[in-house]
Amino acid sequence: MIELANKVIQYCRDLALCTEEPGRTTRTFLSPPMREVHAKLGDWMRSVGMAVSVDAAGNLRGVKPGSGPGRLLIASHLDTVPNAGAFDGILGVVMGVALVEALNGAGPTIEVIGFSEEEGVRFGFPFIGSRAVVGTLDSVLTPAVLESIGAFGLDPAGLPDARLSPHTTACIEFHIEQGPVLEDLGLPVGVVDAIAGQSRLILTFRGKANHAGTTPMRLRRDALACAAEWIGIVEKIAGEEPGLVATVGSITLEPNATNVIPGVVRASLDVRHASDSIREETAAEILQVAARLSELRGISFEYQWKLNQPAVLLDPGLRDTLASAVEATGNPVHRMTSGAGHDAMVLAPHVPTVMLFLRSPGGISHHPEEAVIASDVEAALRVGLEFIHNV
Ligand code: HGY
Ligand code: MN
Ligand code: MN
Repeated sequence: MIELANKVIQYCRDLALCTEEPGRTTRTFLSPPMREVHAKLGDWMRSVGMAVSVDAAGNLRGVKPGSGPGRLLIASHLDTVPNAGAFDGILGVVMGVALVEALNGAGPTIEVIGFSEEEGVRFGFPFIGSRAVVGTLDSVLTPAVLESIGAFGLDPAGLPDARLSPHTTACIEFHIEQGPVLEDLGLPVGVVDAIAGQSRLILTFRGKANHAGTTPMRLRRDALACAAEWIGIVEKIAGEEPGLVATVGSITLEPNATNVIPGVVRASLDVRHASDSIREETAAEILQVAARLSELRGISFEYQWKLNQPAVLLDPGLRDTLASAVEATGNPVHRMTSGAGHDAMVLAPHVPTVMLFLRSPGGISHHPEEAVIASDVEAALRVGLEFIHNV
């Protein structure tokens, strides 16, 4: 099994070279390098007897017929954040194909899906691929998204055909933990019980651009100074709430010149917590702070919701089946909550869904140093086979 584990890792590293930006891994929704990923992964899928297609949302899909009426879905995402590592998302898709290879025709019908978009980089909102599969894409099917689908050579009229097969009885997502817990415990894998909810917004602060040399400090309406004061308070509020994280990860300003007082700032806000009420209350508090600071500085302020994703409990029965598979393969069972969002949270309300985490060396992710350990991938493959035989 270690040979297959090494093949999985090599595939992930090879596919990381499919990028929009030479020298670093960036692969966003329906970007040109996605075609290379479809071709390379599709070849492996076909070589193990899978029927391969790309649906109207750009999801790569492979189906391997098996025994019994049900269908097991093994899925994760193919897109990345800018300057990403080689394993976030795509590891779960490659592991699905590897498991089909290892089963060699045994087991249930298996569908492997590589979702076209999970990170939310291109259009600011995430889960386009998995939303298309569960039928909740309408809320974000903007003209720009439709245009990008057509530009990739796909037909939006085919989106209804992207829906999950009605025979699908269970779903598993293999994913790197992207955090330090499993490494701290010295464990190769973890069973995910729940996925924290997330609030994603874009805030816009509008002040007054003016000359940096002639405008006295007391007469300024500096949008960036306001946003900077707000960001410091965001960090303070989040630090005082156990288990809550809040991030301002993206900021743009206009006109963005060294000798002009910033007139407009657009800043992202990402708030997460296992409790929806705590997350929503904290997000509301952070927005009130932005409004108050803006008023004090004579700046206008507005915000746009991009995502209000509730926390999701994964399927209790499948969690137990997965925990038994972890135990049966000689690994300690550790159950945990995911702070990162995953396609599994989109799928879970529509099909019984479970996740297996693999240890993240250094606890690092969304970074080129993201890694996996071959023996952990081997352990996860063994757990996957045991799970498939018992699901
Ligand atoms: O942002 C997340 O939680 C995930 O990596 N998309
Ligand atoms: Mn990610
Ligand atoms: Mn991911």
